[in-house]
Amino acid sequence: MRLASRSAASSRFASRSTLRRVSQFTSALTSSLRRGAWESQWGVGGSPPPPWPELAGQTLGILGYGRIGQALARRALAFDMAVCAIRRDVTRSAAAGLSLLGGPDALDEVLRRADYLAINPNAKVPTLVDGDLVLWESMAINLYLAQKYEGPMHCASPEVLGLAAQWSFWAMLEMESLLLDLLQHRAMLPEFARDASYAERDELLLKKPLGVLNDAFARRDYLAGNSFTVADLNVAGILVWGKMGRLNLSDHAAVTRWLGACLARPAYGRVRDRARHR
Ligand SMILES: N[C@@H](CCC(=O)N[C@@H](CS)C(=O)NCC(=O)O)C(=O)O
Repeated sequence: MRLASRSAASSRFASRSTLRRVSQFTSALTSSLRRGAWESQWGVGGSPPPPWPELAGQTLGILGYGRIGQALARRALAFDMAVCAIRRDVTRSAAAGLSLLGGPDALDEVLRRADYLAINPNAKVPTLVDGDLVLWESMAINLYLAQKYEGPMHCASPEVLGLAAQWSFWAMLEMESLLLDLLQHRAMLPEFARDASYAERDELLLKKPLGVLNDAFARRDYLAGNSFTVADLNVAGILVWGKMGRLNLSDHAAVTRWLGACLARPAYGRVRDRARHR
């Protein structure tokens, strides 16, 4: 199973999992060499092994072919990948070794060629590849994984699944864009581009859905019962942006308690640690 996690709209893109595999492969080789183990199949006189099949022949698209983009391209080419790159001013770099180097007008061509886009036509993350199934939309991926595997996240009944779908759709439709806008104007945009009035408006409009969410906890600790389910995962996964955007939750004590409990889960700690060490 493969979770591709990289955006075409950010400065560099490719299947993040592919890049991670390149780096894991490289560091595995390096550490075995440090231990004195020469694990290469390239024995003297032997024929070279076939190129690493997961990377060889794949196309890496790089948006922003500056110093970092070029360093990335060198590594990808070493693994027999094809590289397409975009640079605002193409005259500033040589196209040697690249399958394509173009200006911003070549963007569509690069998006068309890159392998990541072959699996997610939206050019967004995340995308889950599980056998023959290609699935995008984060909430759908979570619901799918929860149903596919046994464990505490598995929806034990159609009622729980229904509630999980309800709260997931609701959070995306009623809260997500307001929370993202709040986050932009409180934290993500460069200082000069932030507008406090946007953030104020977002907080104001969020009061209604936050009230709905708060009331949901009058009779239960979690959204679909008294234990954490994929409904909580999906809604907390969206509301956490509010926390990052300093959303004022002081009028919503039950939401504050519930969100705190969701974020205190060891699984969330592990996700945060992984993100920090990426
Ligand atoms: N509704 C989609 C949203 C996906 C999405 O917007 N992903 C962001 C990263 S969190 C992205 O890829 N942005 C790049 C872009 O907008 O081009 C989901 O939940 O999966």
